[in-house]
Amino acid sequence: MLKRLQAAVMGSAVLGLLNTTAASAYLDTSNGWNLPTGATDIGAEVFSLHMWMFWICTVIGIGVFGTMMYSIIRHRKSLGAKSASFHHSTAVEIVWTALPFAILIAIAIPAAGTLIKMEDTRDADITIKVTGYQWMWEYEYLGEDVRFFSRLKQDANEARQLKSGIDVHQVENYLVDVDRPLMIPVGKKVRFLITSNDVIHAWWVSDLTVKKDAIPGYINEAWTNAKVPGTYRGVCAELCGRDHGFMPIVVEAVPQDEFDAWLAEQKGSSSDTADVAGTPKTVTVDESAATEVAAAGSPAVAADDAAEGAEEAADAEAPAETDLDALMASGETVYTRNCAACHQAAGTGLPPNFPSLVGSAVVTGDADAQVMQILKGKGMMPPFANLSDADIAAVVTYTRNSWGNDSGVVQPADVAALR
Ligand code: HEC
Ligand SMILES: [Cu+2]
Repeated sequence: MLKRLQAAVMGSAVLGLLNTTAASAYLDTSNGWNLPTGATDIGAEVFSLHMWMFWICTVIGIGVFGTMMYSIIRHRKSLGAKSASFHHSTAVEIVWTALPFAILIAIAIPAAGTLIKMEDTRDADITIKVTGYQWMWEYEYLGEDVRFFSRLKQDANEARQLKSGIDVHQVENYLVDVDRPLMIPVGKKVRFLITSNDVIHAWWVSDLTVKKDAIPGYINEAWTNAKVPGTYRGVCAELCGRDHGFMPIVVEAVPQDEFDAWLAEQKGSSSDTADVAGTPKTVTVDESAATEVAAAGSPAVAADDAAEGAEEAADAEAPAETDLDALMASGETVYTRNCAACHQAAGTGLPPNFPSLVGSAVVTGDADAQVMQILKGKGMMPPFANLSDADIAAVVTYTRNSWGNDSGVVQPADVAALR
């Protein structure tokens, strides 16, 4: 009987769910039944707290239900039990007050110790600002001039569209992979400043023991120290709108030298399409808020930022014109990533909901009006103000000069002027 029950459980979907595969959002550091410990010391501490409370609960459970069962069976009516009629027992009252109090203390002391460690973001090796957007993440390495968006990988994004005709089981790491993962050095204390640009999101990477709300106008702090190199996956943990399930998180923890090489490579290439020259960089309110926080913590960072600010000002004074070919090339990338889901690769849209851009009055009409529509959105089309000036100029130019359209070039400076 027991064997058959076991076999039934084994065969059921339960094990299928617990068996973490490559496509899972979580690292398999558990035995398949228990909480995973993740890849950090804090994760291991959280795990032992969890076990400590589990055993306390088990002992209480056995004690309470054991006494109850024993009493019910031993003193049942059919054995002629007569109820005792005492009331008030000082001894019992002292025990049932003191015992739970002692148990709570035994739980609170170790738990508070771990919580304090989790909140202590001092002496971090690097600081990364994480900004939530509907529906993607932006990562900025403070003081390094490196920032980029991280979005759901394009193949999964195409497959998830209604009636895409694509078998999602064929898509590798479906819905848990991104185009550009966040890179961190392994064995280093990484501080995160977490905020949002629109609604409340939450940055949750279970294996790195980080879960923090991303709230517009606030900056929350968290930190991690990944002990093992590897790929860590996470998700947004705050219902943030229609595409909440489509903004995964991927963190790559690599050795310090590999990280340094990667960071050096990224320097100065802060937009989606680094190949577009002469981008006047826009400094958003969010960014300066984070800079202030960083500056308060470290004078070195403040000096760096000031130097950067000067460089940016110099750049902005002489915005270079970008030629049609460069705009078209990067425009195609931006279009595929941001627009093709609704307007389709060939610009034909999905009428009646998503208009065709081929010969569209907006695309062949006033360029400023089109830029404004991309910046602000319209009806069911979301705003794209989070894209850089260069990316918007490129994608607008791309739509104006593809699929038979021939309506002239828009420069990054034109977009900057309209923001
Ligand atoms: C979520 C789907 C969606 C995405 C993604 C999207 N659009 Fe749209 N787009 C729409 C809808 C819906 C309209 C019609 C808006 C209206 O007129 O109410 C529209 C209208 C337009 C128009 C005007 C077309 C016309 O003739 O009215 C242009 C131009 C346009 N989109 C460009 C873009 C570009 C460029 C991108 C990428 C940066 C983009 N769209 C991304 C849904 C989308
Ligand atoms: Cu979200």
